[in-house]
Amino acid sequence: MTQISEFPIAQKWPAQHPERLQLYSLPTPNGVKVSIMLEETGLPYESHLISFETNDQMSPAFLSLNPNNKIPAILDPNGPDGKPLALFESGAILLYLAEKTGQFIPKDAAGRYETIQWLMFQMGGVGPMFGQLGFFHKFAGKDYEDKRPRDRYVAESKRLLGVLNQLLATRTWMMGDAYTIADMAIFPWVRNLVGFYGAGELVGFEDFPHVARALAAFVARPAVVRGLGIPTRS
Ligand SMILES: N[C@@H](CCC(=O)N[C@@H](CS)C(=O)NCC(=O)O)C(=O)O
Repeated sequence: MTQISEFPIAQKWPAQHPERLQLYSLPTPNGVKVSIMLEETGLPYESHLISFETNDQMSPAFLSLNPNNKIPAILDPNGPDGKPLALFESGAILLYLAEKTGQFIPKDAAGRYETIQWLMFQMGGVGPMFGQLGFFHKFAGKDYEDKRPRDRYVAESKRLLGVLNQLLATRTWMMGDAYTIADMAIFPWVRNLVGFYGAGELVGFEDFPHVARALAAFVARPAVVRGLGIPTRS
């Protein structure tokens, strides 16, 4: 397919600006990673709300872009070789946007790999573990009598926060002075843990002052403030 309009997703969520990158998302911790990155880079884009209330993520049009039925996903009309590129998995999208714009990833090879390392740490650790803690603390799992599953994710979340805290004791951001896609991946999840999930006390968040300091700096960034509300929930 060479035109955005040929993609089934664009038939269900038509592009007003087909020359711009199309974002299909919802402001969840995984979704806002990408809207924050787009706001930080200044890349022109158009966002489309994928509503879980109406199970949009299970629609054939959305599944044609992401068979894994999860937001975020993008469709870039100006992908590699000038062809449209469809992409899902927030970590892959962040990396793609960083390389496309040359922003928020170090140019030197070692710095680039270290940034990818922390991005993977988020994708494989922080996101899944904090997410499970949310299930057992705030959602359906909170009514389970057996607290061992919850306690397992509390312990794992504390351990991960400890790793972050140790690093951030000597660094402004995950990669030092440079603010990168690793920060954009990690801090929406930390914010969610202590905010929406209300698990700050449970994980003893006051024991991680360096994480709290970096989180405060993150949420104060104008692009982050904007990105946290995109796409607008109707
Ligand atoms: N590893 C994926 C996870 C994405 C993910 O879990 N998205 C959630 C919202 S935060 C979702 O779309 N859930 C809908 C569903 O499972 O039906 C990524 O980072 O993009």
